[in-house]
Amino acid sequence: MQRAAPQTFDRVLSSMCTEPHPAAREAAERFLATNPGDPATYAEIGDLETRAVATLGELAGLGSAPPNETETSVAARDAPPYGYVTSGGTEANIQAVRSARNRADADDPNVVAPESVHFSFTKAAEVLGVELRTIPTDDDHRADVDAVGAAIDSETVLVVGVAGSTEYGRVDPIPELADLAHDAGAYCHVDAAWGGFLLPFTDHEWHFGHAPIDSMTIDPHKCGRAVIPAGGLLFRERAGMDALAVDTPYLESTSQASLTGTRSGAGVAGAAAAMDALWPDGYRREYERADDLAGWFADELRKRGYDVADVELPIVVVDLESPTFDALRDRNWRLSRTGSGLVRVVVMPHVTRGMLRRFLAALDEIR
Ligand code: 0PR
Repeated sequence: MQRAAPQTFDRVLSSMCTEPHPAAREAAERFLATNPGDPATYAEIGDLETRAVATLGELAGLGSAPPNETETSVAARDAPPYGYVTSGGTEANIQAVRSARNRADADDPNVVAPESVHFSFTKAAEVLGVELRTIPTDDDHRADVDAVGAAIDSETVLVVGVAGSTEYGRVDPIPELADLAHDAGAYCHVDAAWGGFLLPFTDHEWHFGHAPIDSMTIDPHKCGRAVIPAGGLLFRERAGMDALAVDTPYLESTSQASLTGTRSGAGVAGAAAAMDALWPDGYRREYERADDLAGWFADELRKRGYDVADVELPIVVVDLESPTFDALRDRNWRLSRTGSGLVRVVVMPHVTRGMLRRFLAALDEIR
């Protein structure tokens, strides 16, 4: 059988995925046939998951794990962080909504979120029978705190903030959203699926240490350089995970909190290996590189007369005419557009200055 050509990243500009770290590739291969959904049988991968969750907790402001931490399985933990390695941000967001719905007392539950939330919340709302109220963002594409407040009522179970939005890379005012949620007796979830591995090196207030948030999505398979599939879900309290657990009568472990049953040991092992290799210094270096490169690229586009949004986290949003967009796609540049037709360049680890120079040369040629 002929083998398909492997994916190359040399013209991929709009993706939130990237080349995994070599240590993540290697670890993923070793654990391909293991199932973290059954940690009593696959104990080694269970330990790696505990380690991965502990590191995610450190990134997300839940404090560092004690050194003997790897000896306790995720299910048996009795210290934060509580959580697990999901199949991605979609599963983590669905589970955050499910946990809040199961914990809160509402007959007709709703979730309040800025319109910048990822479409996985639409899936969550449909699957869970919850109403999703999306609220227009402010002029800078951030959650409008007053408008969110006005949409919250006694049936609100969850208020969502985004820390690194999919389209503009914006960070919502998380402490204010958490206060609104708690004043109404609701939970607060932060979606840092993409931003979570960049934000520790910024001044933003986004994590468990900055605000009384209850849960977070933070994905190793995006800026964490793990292999796909590896998302992350974290809770401040054990009750968050407990609300997801179902009994597993014929397994040695007595309950399971994940949405999927059999899960990818490769994803879990890759996440643990990537974070071991890169947290914190490797991630800090990559954040500084990407931040610098995004600023340079935005300036180059502005010099050419294009309208470019302010860059906050390394996503550059530029207004290109449709024929230009089509001509770039024809030349194999992998680009995508926002809901309002703007082009997004996500400066992921595989995006280099050389690559962006070639892109600008192509743009100059097309004009
Ligand atoms: N939350 C945020 C803030 C996201 O940006 C995304 C994905 C998710 C949740 C969902 O994560 P999973 O895709 O892991 O379930 N954002 C990207 C997007 O929709 C996903 C993506 C990734 C799309 C790579 C294309 C691609 O090549 O743009």
